[in-house]
Amino acid sequence: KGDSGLSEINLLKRQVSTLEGQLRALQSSFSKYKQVIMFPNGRIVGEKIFMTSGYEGNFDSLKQRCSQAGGQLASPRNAAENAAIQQIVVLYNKSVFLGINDIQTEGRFKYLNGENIVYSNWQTGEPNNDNGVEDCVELYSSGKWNDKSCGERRLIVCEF
Ligand code: 289
Ligand code: CA
Repeated sequence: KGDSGLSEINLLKRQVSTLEGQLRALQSSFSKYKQVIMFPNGRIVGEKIFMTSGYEGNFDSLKQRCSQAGGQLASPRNAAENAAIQQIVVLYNKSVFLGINDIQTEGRFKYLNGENIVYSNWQTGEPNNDNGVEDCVELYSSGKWNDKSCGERRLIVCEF
């Protein structure tokens, strides 16, 4: 009885160590697949993934495409996220629209879920609501922000 208890423990130990090996193999192949999938249009910051498909359109169209794909328009909440989006802008040499606007109340910029923004990186002199028609936010290759008319066409970057 005592012996059979011991051999059962040894069997379980072997099974755990096999599973540990399989987990390590899965982790290493997962991290390789992530690298492949992120090349060259994606960036990972913490838990967030930023990705462009290269599509260009106005704000509503970009917003719809990101949401159809199960994500939302890139909405940087800190400098590291802003820098990741900037890298994509530099790669494509095209500005993007962020998931931020002041459509509801002039001068009060919010994320798409209605929350007031917690981070901003305005270019000096912005936002200026030029001609009274600039409710969306574009990110330049400098990483700085400008408020811009939502009807303009910009590169898509979604976050997932
Ligand atoms: O239509 C005006 C925009 O193209 C931009 O022109 C200048 O760069 C600045 O006045 C910006 O604020 C403005 O959004
Ligand atoms: Ca502006």
